[in-house]
Amino acid sequence: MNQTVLLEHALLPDGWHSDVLVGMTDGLISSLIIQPGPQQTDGVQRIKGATIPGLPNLHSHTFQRGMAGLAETRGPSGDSFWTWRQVMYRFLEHLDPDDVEAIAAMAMMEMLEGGFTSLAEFHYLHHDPKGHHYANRAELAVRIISAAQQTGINLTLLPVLYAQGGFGGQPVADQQRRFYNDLESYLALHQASADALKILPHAKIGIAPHSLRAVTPDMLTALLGAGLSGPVHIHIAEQVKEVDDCLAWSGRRPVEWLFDHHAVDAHWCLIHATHMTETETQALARSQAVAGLCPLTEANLGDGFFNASSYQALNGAWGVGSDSNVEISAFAELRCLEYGQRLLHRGRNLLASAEGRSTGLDLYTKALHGGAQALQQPVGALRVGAQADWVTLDLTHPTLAPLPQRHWLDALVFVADRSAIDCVMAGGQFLVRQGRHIARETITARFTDRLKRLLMQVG
Ligand code: NGQ
Ligand code: ZN
Repeated sequence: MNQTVLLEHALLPDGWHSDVLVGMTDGLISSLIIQPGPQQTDGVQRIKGATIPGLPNLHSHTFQRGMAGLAETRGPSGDSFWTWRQVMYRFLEHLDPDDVEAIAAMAMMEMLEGGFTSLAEFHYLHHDPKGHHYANRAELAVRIISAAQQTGINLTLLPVLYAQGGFGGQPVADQQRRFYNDLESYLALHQASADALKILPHAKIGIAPHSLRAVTPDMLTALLGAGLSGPVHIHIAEQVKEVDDCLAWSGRRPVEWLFDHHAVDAHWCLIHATHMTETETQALARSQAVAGLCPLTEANLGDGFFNASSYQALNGAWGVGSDSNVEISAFAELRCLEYGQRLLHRGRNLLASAEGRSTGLDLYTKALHGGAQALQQPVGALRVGAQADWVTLDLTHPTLAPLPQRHWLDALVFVADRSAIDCVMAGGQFLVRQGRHIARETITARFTDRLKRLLMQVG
């Protein structure tokens, strides 16, 4: 399908331009003309406002959107990431396929309303509550795919291999049996997921060993050698206890261990990478792998600070993910990342690349590049050949209206957040208008209904 629109203002790879004529074919940008002649714009739809590329969300577990707000009550002692994980395990015990789909649709809809137009879903909930395969072993992947189809978000699906309960071959706990596969069953699941994904024209598949805690060295080697293409995502060094356990098991820190044993390159995305030494930080930056930062979740879970200032100075690649989906906003992730560095280093504008640069624009640009690389999709830029994925800001919004162009991204990231979003397009379709997803009513009604029923079971 062909369509053409005229963007009033557009953020192209070389900066802002006014009057940009965009031609689209089958969801991809097929032509881009700056300041077209009057005969080229006759009868063409005009999009008022400031259009920026949609941000790729490089890490999410959509089902966790269903427990947002349910893990904020103080427990008996020492609340931590690990006690949160227990709450999360209890929550997922009762999830059925309809729940998974309804919650995923809600999260994906909110992603689109919050500035994310594409998503890498790190999908590890595979089996029924007893740990048995569903009749279709990719049943829950099918539900994620169906939610992507309902909402229109561009999907990179990452089926996850989860094969041990902790470092050194610990057996999976009962609460982890919905995640468990050996390599053979994982490969079958991956194949079934790839087949199911064919209904989405531009989707991509990758692989995701859950973490060094959850796969054995042999399995990791076998998985990486199995001939599966696409990006490789892994959780790493998120918690101090995880680093300590890895040291106790192997004598190496998680990032050290990974670099010692595998050729980490631009295909990789290391999720969190919170706790790194300076040497590890240098190795990660040099490798061109993407650091998959999830600042809101990392703050919510008490993970610690990613060493963003040093990493940025080394020109390391990074992007952002909404991970636990406790709050869903592309701009809030960036704001939280910068604020973490400000609090840590007692400075300001720490992630702007040079004097005179806008922090909001630099954060946004970095996250666009890193996100596109991590998803391995032609996203994250308004250029010919890329997906038509964009967010249009309302320039009549009181925060943006008085400001000159060079402050727009700062006003978005630090002040207005999603309230400045007018419309969002993904894959050439207008999915959000006046800040609301076109299927908002159906999706929220289904979500509310499923969640109420579920919470009666969870108690
Ligand atoms: C996850 N989430 O897979 O959902 C994890 C918790 C784990 C984060 N790491 C479970 N933020 O890591 O074992
Ligand atoms: Zn995660």
